[in-house]
Amino acid sequence: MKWLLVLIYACTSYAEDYVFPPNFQFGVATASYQVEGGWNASGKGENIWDVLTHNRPELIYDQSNGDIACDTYNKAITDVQLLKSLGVDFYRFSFSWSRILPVGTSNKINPDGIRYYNELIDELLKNGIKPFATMFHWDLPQPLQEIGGWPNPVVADLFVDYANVLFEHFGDRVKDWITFNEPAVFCGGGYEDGSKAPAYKGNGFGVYLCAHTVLRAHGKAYRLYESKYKASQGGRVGITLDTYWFEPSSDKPEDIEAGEITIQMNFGWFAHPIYSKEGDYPSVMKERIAEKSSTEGFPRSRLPEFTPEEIEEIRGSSDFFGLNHYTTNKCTPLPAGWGIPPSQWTDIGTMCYYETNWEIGASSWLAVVPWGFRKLLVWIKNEYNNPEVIITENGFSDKGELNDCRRINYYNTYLEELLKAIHEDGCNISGYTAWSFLDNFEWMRGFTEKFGVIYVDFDDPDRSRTPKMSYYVYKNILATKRVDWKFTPDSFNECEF
Ligand code: PNW
Repeated sequence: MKWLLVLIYACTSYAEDYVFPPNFQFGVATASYQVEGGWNASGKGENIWDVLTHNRPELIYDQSNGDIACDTYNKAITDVQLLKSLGVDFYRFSFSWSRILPVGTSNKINPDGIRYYNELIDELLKNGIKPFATMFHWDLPQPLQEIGGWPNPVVADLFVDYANVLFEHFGDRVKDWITFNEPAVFCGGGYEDGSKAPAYKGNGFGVYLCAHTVLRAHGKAYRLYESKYKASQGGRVGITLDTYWFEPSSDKPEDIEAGEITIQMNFGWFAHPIYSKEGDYPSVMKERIAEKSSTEGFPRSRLPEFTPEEIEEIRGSSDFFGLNHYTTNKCTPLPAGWGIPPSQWTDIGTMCYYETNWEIGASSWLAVVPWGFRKLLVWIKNEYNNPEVIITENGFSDKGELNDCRRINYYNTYLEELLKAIHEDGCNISGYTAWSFLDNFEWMRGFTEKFGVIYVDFDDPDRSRTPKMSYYVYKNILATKRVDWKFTPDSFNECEF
């Protein structure tokens, strides 16, 4: 009888009843250029975001820049207390390459850069918080852009030199490494659509060269750690990839194919070379770009080829799958005559959009579609043999309100889908990171779209911090290991969901 009751209970339980597994790890994230400030402090060199925001302020929605941002360059120690009280297991931050190596190359190390990150890391560890470090979150040293940036293959070797400096100076204490954050976004934005520094508009060429260098750099950095540091330091190295879930716009075969092509050419582009059994780019991607290139009159495919050695070096070069996810689109084939070839968009050949009845955040691309998160997690499980996934970013933008009920709704619903993926679909997910710890410089959108669980007053020279309602709700989730829709922190008004 008792077991029958247990069975009935199990079958009727809701996602709200699921708890996070005992070893599940929680954190919050930031990135160097978005929060640090101290853009020219004590020996730091210039990076491509310093140069873009200073030389072309008209490209930034509010003409702002990250010169001071949240001033975490001066506030790292006090911010750790906010992390501690939140109860996170880890803090995901990124190293500023040009703060460590002012001109990008490892022949000149900036002692103040080493000091800054040593202090941050030591303070985190002293407070029981694991540093989870990203090596590259988009702020390429300007001198490396002047030799062509990521499309130049040599930059892979310079990245590995930089990674070596990081392992050498910080690897005794940092055990969790992410090489790159969202290569699809910074390659596409930097070298194809112009939406991220260095803001070049391309034509289906530089974007693939960028990605090729990044994948080679990632593979080499992973192998360097494996051969030189892993035995003594005992840490792990992975990469963070981002994707929307791409839902077919109908159950017609061409729409189903459009969804699949879109995810393969935006995400499989990086995931397949690293996480698939065979390695290399997805075959649909190689075939499509080769075919388009040929009809466009190119003597060879615009997608570069890996050597067999490179395929081997990159295949399996990750100890976990870092995933950034925010939203979902529906996809259908690109209507004939749309888009100007050659371009990445016409290579993919699909058109993706969000439904007009989906809730949208302050960022025009950010539709709230929690079920897409679960579908994506299941797709990754099936496509790459159920790898260990760590959600390295997920979050919602608004205008900065303290009673941020829409952000709380986003976290609660997305975390419920994540719980279903763990408990009902058997996905191997070991951690979750909220983007972001602080309101910060949101790239081309400046300070107009806020993702933080902590409000930052950018008019205050002291950049004062105020925890929002979502900070306390997230804290409660971390403490109780479950989503509780009824939880209302003291001194906040109840949300209407
Ligand atoms: C991520 N999109 O980027 C980045 O890793 C963060 O630095 C950033 O602040 C955060 O998400 C919020 O935008 C994205 O257009 C940039 O879909 C653009 C998109 C998605 C993620």
